[in-house]
Amino acid sequence: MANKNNLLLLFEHPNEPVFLSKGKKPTVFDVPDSFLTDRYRPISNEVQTRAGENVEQRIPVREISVPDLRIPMSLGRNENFSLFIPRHRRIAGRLIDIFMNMRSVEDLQSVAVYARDRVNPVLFNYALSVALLHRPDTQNLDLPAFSQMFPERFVDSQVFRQLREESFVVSSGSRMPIVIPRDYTASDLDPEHRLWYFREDMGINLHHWHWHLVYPFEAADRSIVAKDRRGELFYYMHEQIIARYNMERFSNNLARVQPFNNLRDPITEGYFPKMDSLVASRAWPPRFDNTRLGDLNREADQINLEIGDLERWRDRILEAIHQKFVVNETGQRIELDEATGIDTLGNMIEASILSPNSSFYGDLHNNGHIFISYAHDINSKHLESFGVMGDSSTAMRDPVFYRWHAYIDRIFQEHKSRLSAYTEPQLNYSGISITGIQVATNGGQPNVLSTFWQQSDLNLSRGLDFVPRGNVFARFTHLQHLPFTYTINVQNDSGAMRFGYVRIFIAPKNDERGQPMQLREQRLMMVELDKFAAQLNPGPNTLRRRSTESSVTIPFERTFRNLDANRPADNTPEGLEFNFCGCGWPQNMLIPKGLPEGLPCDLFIMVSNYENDRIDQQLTGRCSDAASYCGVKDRLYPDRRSMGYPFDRVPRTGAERLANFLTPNMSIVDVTIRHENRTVQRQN
Ligand code: CUO
Repeated sequence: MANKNNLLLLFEHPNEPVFLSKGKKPTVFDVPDSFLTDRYRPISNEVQTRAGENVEQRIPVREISVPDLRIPMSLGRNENFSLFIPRHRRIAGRLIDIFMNMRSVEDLQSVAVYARDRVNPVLFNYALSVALLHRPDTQNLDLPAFSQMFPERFVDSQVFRQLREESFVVSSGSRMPIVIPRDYTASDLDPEHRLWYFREDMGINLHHWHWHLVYPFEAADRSIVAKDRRGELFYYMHEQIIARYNMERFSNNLARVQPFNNLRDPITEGYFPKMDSLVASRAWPPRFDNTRLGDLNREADQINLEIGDLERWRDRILEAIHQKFVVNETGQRIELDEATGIDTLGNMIEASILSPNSSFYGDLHNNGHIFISYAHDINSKHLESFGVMGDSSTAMRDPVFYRWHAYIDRIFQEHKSRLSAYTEPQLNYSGISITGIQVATNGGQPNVLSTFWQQSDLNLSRGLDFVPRGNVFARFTHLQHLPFTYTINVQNDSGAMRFGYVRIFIAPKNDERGQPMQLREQRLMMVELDKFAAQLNPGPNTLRRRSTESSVTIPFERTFRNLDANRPADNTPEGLEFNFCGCGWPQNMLIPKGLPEGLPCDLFIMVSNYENDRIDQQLTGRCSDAASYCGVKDRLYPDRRSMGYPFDRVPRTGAERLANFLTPNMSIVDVTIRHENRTVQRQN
């Protein structure tokens, strides 16, 4: 019987031959000779004996007849793999299929060992990850953090030479962490560079990669894609990214991001990633300032598309929104109603295979990524691969990501702005009122939140190829805040015990000119901080909630989880606790940076009627603690309301300002976010 945990070892050292040692406790796979690649088969004895020296564990690999891998192998080992490219998607779909269809963990192990040295390493990682997340017999495995396997997608390429030197020269016990420069991708001449800590945050990029891993837009097995409200979640999670980004811009005296709404305009913002792709053994291509998109004709990638195609799809989508229905492939109308319209649009705009009519409405958002990521070499004249916008693990580093998604969000808002506003009776929860709100950090001033810089160490050893084994750490700088607690006073005059769904948002009070914002603008900057159910006894209630409990975040340790350390045994209560997906906004980025003098914000809390909002389902051990942005694995989205409620629609007449929007079950408080320019070391 094969141990499913051993499958995780196959993610390590992605560019090394599979028979080299892996794991904290040195382990080798005993690879059947017939599985070795041509280079090593004739010298199997020599290389496998050498690899087996000082090894503590050997894993037998059964020789089976391996399914046809010609399609997965048609992507070169040195090519850059991107899910945005349809050809790559089809290739990945085939490999996922192969992994999904293996009858046992043992057979899966055999085919994965066989495939590992033959298919593209990033493709291998993706396909095996999807299979492990969806196979019933491997579902509760925890995938290692992607940053540990492919660190070159997250840090400055200059760091790698130093990491190699440290690994090679210094013995494992006495190695020093290598410091990743704090901001290295541009100078202060570029105002956009002020946001480096957000765009290049490792946790944020990991979250985005993981989100798209859990919600792929295509798979041979439709059930992998057809998750509850996944189109709506595509809209909402990215809408929240834009809201958060704009709040960070206000924290750096920059105006809101300009949607990239004219595809013929030059892209003002250039981006030079300063990263190497170790798989492709090439630098990630940069984009110069003021680059324009161009019609794409890249034969090798089977991409032949015009900007005009994007424009046509966009116009058809907007027409559907204005007519309030889409037309499916058989010519039937599907209404874009209040309940499901946004989900249909999400699948159509992204586009996923759930799109009602992909030949007519096209593939707008994904192709935006493709056009932008190839803008530097539209016809493959220079034999260059795609830029960072072409991959979900790197796209958020580039300023243009936010311009493109701000535009995509504008299209969604075109639909949302056509729905009737929530009325006062709809918003109210009769008998329930909020009588007080306070947020406080430990020992700090009430209603003042505090951010600063922190340095943390990350073990990158398992992603480094061809270096001596043992831990080697990179030290990186990221934003952090003091943990805080909400204290909410709720009066229940209904005469009976009630349940409330507590919804907490934050938004800047003023616009970029320092003027108080209208709610129709401010609602687009409302950042969800938390959502939780609470029991309300008759009379006064005091609810306390810690910032670390947030329904949008996962703890720092989980974002960067190291599966060797602190891992509880399977099937223990702690083990169940540890069963989560890596999807979730990183806790260290829960609140924006703020300003040294303080960024004035409105903190908003609503208690809605949980009886109307609740979804009855079992959640234990289902990685549900970042449900607001990630949903719950294999379950329904745990809130019956539209995502972003009550700010997903334009406010009713008379509620021009947030203060006028409030019903008794809502309240606001002034909160200031102060940034201190100091750096602390994280205690391990
Ligand atoms: Cu997440 Cu465009 O969807 O990157």
